[in-house]
Amino acid sequence: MTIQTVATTPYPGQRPGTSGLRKKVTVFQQPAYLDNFVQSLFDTLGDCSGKTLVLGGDGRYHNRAAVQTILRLAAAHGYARVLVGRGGILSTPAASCVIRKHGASGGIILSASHNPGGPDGDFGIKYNIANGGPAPEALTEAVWQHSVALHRYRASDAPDVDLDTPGSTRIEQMTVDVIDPVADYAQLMEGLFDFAAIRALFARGFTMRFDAMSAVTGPYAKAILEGMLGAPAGTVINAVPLEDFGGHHPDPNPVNAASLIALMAGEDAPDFGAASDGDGDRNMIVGRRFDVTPSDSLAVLAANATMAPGYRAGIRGVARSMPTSRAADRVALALGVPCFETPTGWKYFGNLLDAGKVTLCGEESYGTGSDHMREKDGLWAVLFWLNLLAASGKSVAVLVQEHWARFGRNYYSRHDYEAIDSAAAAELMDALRARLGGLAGQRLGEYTVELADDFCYTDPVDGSVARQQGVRIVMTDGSRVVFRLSGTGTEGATLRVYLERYEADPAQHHLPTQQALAGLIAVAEHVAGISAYTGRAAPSVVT
Ligand code: VG1
Ligand code: CO
Repeated sequence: MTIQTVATTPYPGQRPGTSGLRKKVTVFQQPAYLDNFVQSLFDTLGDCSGKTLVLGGDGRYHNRAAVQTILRLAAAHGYARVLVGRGGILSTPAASCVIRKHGASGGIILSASHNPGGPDGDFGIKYNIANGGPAPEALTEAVWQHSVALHRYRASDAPDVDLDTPGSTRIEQMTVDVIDPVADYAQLMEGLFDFAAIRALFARGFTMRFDAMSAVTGPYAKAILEGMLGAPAGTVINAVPLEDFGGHHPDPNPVNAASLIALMAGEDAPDFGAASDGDGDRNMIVGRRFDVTPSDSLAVLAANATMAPGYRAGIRGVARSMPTSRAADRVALALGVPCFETPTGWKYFGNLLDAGKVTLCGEESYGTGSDHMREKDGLWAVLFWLNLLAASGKSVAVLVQEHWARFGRNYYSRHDYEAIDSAAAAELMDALRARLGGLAGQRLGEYTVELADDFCYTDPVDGSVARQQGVRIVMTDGSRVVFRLSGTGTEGATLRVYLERYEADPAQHHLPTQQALAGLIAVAEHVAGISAYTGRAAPSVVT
C-alpha cells in the first residue's frame, strides 16, 4: 500500500451548481473525473492532516465506486479518520448530523438528489463544511478554478474497503470507520419531537403512508416510523434504496409521486401521506384529499412550532428562498420575529443559522429544515407534522385551512420547462432583464407592477453578494411572478416560473390553484414570451 502521484488532464466543466457538481453518470465514469474533482477540493481546503471527514451518499448507481475512490484520495491527504455510512449510505441530512455530532472538518455527500439515477441517470458530489452545511459559493468557485489547471492527483493504491461490515479498518495512516447510517440521526430526531405522543397516535389507529421512492430515506423512515414510533409494518413503502431508484423519479411532488397522491385522494386514504427525495432532504406532505404546498408547510410549522419539544421556546426567525411564497412572512410578522429572503439553495441559510438569526428555513421545492443541522431535512419535516397532528388532534386539512383563515392564503405554483434549449433559455432571461427597468408602474393584465428586478442578495452576516438570482416582478397587491434557470439539471436548461397570489378573503380560499393563478400565468407568458423562446405550449411539470 503506497501513495501514488498520478498525472492527469483537467476537465473544464467541473463547476458546482445550486447544490454540488451534477453530471451524467457517464461523465463521472471518465478516467480520473472524480479523482480530479476531489483533488481540487483537497488542494483548496489546504492541510487535511489529522482531520475527520464524513462520507456517504444516496446509494445511487456509482455510489460505491465513488466512495472507494474518495477513500484512496483522503488517505493520501493525511485525513486521520473517515466516517462512512454502512454500504456507502448517508442521507444528506444524516451526513450533516454526523459532521456536527462528531466534530468532523467536513463531509462529502454523493448524490444528485432529485435527479434520476441509474447507469443512464445522474450522479453528483458536494462538499459540506464543519457546520454541517453546504460549502459556500466562494469555496466551490475556488475548487472549480483550481480544477481547470489540475495536472496531478495523489491517491493510495490500497484495495477496496469492505463497506458492509461496521467497524474500523485502515488505509495508509487513515482509519476508516464504517458506521450505522441511521443511529445518530434517529437520536437527534428523538430529542426534537414528542415521540411518546406520536407513538400514542399510531397506537390509536392513525394511518400513514411514507413513500421513500426507492431512495435513501427508506432505512431511516423504517427505523424511526415503524421501529421507534410503532407505525404498522407497510407504513413505509418503496423502502429499499435501489441504484436506479426502481425507475422512480425521486423528486417528491404531486407529479412524480402520483401513486401516493392517488392513494391520498381515494376513499381508503390513510390519515397522512409523505414522500422524500433521492438524498432524503426534501419532503412532501399530503393530507386526506389535501396536498400541502411546501411554502404553506413552512408557514404552518412556523406558526405552530412551540407544539414540538425542540422548539418549545419559540423561534428566533424564519428564512425562505426568494421564490418561496410569502406565507411564512406573515407568520413571522405575527410572531414578531424577522423573516429573511435568500437566493435559491440551502447554502444561503448557513450563515443565518450559525449566527442564531433564524430557527426555521424553507424552499418552495419541498425543502424544509431548522437549526438542528445545516441541511434541509425531509424526515424531520414529516416528524414535525406528525408531532403537530398528535398534539393538536386535528387533520392536515384542518390545520392548513385554519392557518389560511388566520393569515390569508398565498396561492402558489411553480411551472417548469425542462430540457429546453440552453441558448434559447439564456436569450429569454436576457430579454427579460433588458425589460426590467421599464416595467415598474406598468399595467399587466389585471395587475400593476410595483417592482421588477434581478434578485441580488447581500448576506447579512458576512456581506458576501450573490447577483442575478432570479428575475422577479412584484405587483402592487403583493402578487409575484419569478423567473430563474435551474442550477441542478444536466440536460439543456430548465426554466422555472414561480407564481404567487395573496388572497385574504376566506370565502376565496378554495379555488383550484391554477384557476386562482390564471391571470398571473397569462402575465408570465406575456412578459417573457415563454412559448416563443422555448417552443413549448405548456410547462412539463406543474407543482
Ligand atoms: C433546486 C431547487 C432548490 C434546491 C436545489 C437542491 O435547484 O429549486 O430549491 O435547493 O434544487 O435541492 P434548481 O437550481 O434546480 O432550481 V436537492 O434536494 O436537489 O439537493
Ligand atoms: Co435532495
